[in-house]
Amino acid sequence: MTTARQPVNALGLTRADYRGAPSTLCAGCGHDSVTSQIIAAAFELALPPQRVIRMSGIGCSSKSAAYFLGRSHGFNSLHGRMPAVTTGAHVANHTLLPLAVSGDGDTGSIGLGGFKHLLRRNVPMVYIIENNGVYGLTKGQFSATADEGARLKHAGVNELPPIDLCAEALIAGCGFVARSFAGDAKQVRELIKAAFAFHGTAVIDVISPCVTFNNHDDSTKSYAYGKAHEEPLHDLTFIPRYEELVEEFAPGEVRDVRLHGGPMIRLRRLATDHDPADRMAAIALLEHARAAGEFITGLIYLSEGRPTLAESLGLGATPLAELPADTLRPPPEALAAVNDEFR
Ligand SMILES: Cc1ncc(C[n+]2csc(CCOP(=O)(O)OP(=O)(O)O)c2C)c(N)n1
Ligand code: SF4
Ligand SMILES: [Mg+2]
Repeated sequence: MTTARQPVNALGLTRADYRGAPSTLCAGCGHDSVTSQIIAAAFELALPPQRVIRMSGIGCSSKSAAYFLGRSHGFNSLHGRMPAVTTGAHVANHTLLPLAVSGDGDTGSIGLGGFKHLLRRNVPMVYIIENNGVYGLTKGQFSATADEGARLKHAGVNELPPIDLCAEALIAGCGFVARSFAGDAKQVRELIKAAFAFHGTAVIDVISPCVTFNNHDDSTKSYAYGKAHEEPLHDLTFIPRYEELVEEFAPGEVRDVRLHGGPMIRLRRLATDHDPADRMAAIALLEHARAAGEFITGLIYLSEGRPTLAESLGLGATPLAELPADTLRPPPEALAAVNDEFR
């Protein structure tokens, strides 16, 4: 019996080469849909698996780092500590590509401080938040992104206002801020691809329903709500550097944004006229959506001006992790010379 040949990418790898262990999450969990799109994006971009480090904290979302890119390095850290551990990993070896998955609890509750400082430092990485409004792993308590007045059978009524993680990213100086919905596979995939091409921290807040604890029809983090209310800002396509540019859309409706190193994001305007280069417009968009109870998705803000952490620290081309001991540890004479300067 002959088996059909699987398509291969520019590295000669198949899609299966980008998979990880089988998922142990509940059937239908939004996090598994995000995993599928991470695998698809990595395959389509022909990412070298050995250059990727999978980073995560604790939660069902953070567990999902085990379910993709099984040939890559990985570090499942403590709850809320993924940003700190990733910052350290980047300083040790800035030639690796961190790909992080976190939850709304992991990022928005216990990890909020670390999240803000990672963004301040502009650690170049793809940072995906799988946002379901609850702590899924610990049986469905409200998280910091749950809506005020939300009701859950076991958790009761949430009396606190939600934290908007895209707004938090924007005011912390993040240059790539996007929101998506696990049920919108194409948008999630294209955003992940664009995030990999971004030169800095790229945050994608993906509304990812918890089918076990927060998927009732009144929940704004449910499949039913997402499908009925999603308002994409644009139809978004990522075009890698090596792919031919084909003009598909009428002029005036399309905006191409070039990223560091040559790839492009093509934005086809839908109902709104949002300009992702305008930071104040991005803040106003989120504020308006919050007040109106709208669920907008797409690329909210994009700006590539800021130096990354490795650039601000002036790290050389060779990663610290690969420098020989005598370079890392200056001789006693060097310390004596520094001390002499203060005499
Ligand atoms: C320091 C610490 N506090 C609390 C916990 C318990 N805990 C484990 S996962 C979790 C919340 C996870 O929620 P989220 O990040 O939203 O992930 P989800 O399971 O919803 O995907 C909590 C509170 C922990 N593991 N460590
Ligand atoms: S409890 Fe919720 S978040 Fe966790 S695996 Fe099940 S559906 Fe997903
Ligand atoms: Mg959660």
